[in-house]
Amino acid sequence: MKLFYSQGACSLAPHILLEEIGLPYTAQQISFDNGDGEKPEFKKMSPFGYIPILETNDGEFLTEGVAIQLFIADQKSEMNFAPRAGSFERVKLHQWMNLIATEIHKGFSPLFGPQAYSKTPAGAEEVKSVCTEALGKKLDIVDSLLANKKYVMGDQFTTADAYLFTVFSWSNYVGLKREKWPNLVAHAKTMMERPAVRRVMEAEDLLD
Ligand SMILES: N[C@@H](CCC(=O)N[C@@H](CS)C(=O)NCC(=O)O)C(=O)O
Repeated sequence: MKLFYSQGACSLAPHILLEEIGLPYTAQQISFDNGDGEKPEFKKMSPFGYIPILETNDGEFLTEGVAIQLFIADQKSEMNFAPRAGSFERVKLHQWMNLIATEIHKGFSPLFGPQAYSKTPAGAEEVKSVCTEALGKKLDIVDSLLANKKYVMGDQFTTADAYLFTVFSWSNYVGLKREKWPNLVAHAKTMMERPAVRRVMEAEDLLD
């Protein structure tokens, strides 16, 4: 398998999962700053111009982080990074993955690039402030849902942990006060204790 990723972006989650399952893979970095994302060969793989992209061993190209993460987990189903398809627990995992994708992941977008949501600099400032408050309220709820849990689904590490860890790591870059969410901070610490997570953080040059 081959992962196309960008440093510290949402592709960190499938990168962690590839490292966790231990099957052979390669990872190619895409730099949006130097125009990689505009190249026709990139748009052919990912029409919306996003990473992550996963090239499967059958030469198929997958986009959308949630789909890619679940696909990777299913390559080594005995590790239980995603419950068995058809089980109620699997649906609970989908519930979490969808929540992280739509409420938290995309909740960060206006904080990184508020100018995309307003025609004026003053409007962009307002967007940033309103969306920071809105995201904070959602993080309050996620934090409460993590109380007394090691991982999102309980004692078992799943795709939702790789994804939640990834998006919460962005709080470091947009000025959110992480200490407001002690359970999320504890979850991130637990994640950093996993050797595969540290290896990927090092590979993406994300360690201090
Ligand atoms: N719907 C996509 C969104 C992926 C996405 O937002 N990727 C961002 C990085 S986290 C990206 O590629 N942005 C392109 C850019 O920065 O130009 C998914 O869930 O995989």
